[in-house]
Amino acid sequence: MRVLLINPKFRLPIDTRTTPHLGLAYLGAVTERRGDMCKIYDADVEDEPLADVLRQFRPDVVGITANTPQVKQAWRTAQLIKQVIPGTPIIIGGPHPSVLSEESAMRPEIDIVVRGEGEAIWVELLDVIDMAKQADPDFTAEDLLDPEAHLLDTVFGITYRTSDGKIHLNPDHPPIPNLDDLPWPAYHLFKMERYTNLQPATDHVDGARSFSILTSRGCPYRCTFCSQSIMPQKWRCRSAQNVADEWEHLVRDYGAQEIGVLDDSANIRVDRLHELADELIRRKINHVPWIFVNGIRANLASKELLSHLKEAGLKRVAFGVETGDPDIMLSIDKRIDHDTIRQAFQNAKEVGLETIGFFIIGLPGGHRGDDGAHHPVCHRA
Ligand code: B12
Ligand code: SF4
Repeated sequence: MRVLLINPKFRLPIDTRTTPHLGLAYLGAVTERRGDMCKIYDADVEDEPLADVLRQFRPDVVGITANTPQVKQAWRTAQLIKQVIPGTPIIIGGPHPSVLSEESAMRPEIDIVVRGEGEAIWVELLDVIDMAKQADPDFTAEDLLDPEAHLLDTVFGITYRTSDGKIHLNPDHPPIPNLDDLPWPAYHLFKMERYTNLQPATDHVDGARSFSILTSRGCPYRCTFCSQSIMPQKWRCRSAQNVADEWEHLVRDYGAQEIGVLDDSANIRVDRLHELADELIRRKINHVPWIFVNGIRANLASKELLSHLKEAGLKRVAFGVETGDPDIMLSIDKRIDHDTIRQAFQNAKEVGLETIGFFIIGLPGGHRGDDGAHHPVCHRA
């Protein structure tokens, strides 16, 4: 089949994302592995109007990603697709529709909503549509949503509205058990020369020499403010070997000059990070600086670990401080205290790493103008 994946235009005064969308890169990779022809349209960097691409490529299925600031644009994009190539199934996924799946499923321009981790569900949907198209070349999105057809009954992790108006919220899809089974992100589907980097999270590197990597997914903690609570609780990681293979590919084949590790909680298994550090050093790719873009758990950031990671090329580490107020810290269920956080920063400084602290302004229990941000721990971070 011909499959089109779309990142809708991001309309905010501050546009921070200047790297290819990692979620779409993974979906593109599993689409190609299924044997489909895949195209990615990233509206942030494209010159060609989408309508022209649709007329020329004539996709059999379209997938659109959306976070909250993008979701209205995603719906508008879906409306355009319905006008230009009516009958083509349109599937939406990403952080926003994962949380509010019925909101998108109610909309006439959206056929199916995928909730949470997408690769396995996406492939199952492509299989269903492919089989239906083989049986009937005139098959359309309306046939997919025919309540009598029951085509989507067995696909977990989706929300959709059949043509009788009934919303179906199928059970959650189980998490992908072994992340090493996933193909590497399909960067060849992006116009790589049009991207810059992950600024401000990483440093400025000209052109497309800055890459992201995801070494684990999920988080076993459940801090009350964090979007992790909508994703599978089970923390899963790729093996150090598998991560190092992709890392080497980014450095040697793409000329990566900096790498941003995007994990939500990279250091849940400390032995795996030691193994990864050994691999990066052994393969002589530790000259490329890399950064933990998101915070790692401060209670698992020993001096020994940070020193080993520094030797493997780590340049900067981030920790979630969130608040300077110990009572608020307890209330957000971060399961950490300020002494531990202070110690993690000290460990990082002592081994020569740059540090970032993440703070939340306006947590419940704080007072206007005083979120604990003046607490000594915040000054020391
Ligand atoms: C790294 C990151 C960034 C990086 C760049 C990301 C990149 N390379 O694309 C930077 C720092 C630039 C960034 C910017 C922003 N980010 Co950000 N970011 C993240 C982070 C930490 C990881 C994203 C990631 O790559 N995940 C890994 C990939 C594999 O997962 P994924 O993209 O979610 O895709 C999977 C599923 O969602 C699903 N899926 C996604 N799309 C689709 C589409 C279809 C058709 C299907 C079937 C499935 C599907 O399948 C994918 C594979 O499993 C997340 C937090 C998180 N844990 O997700 C926040 C997060 C996505 N960001 C968020 C926000 C708010 C932003 C900004 C709006 C911030 C701002 N105000 O500027 C901007 C938006 C930029 C933009 N143009 O979209 C929020 C979104 C919340 C929401 N309500 O939507 C998140 C969830 C963090 C949070 N909790 O607040 N971000
Ligand atoms: S430890 Fe980090 S990723 Fe995990 S729930 Fe808390 S804030 Fe979210």
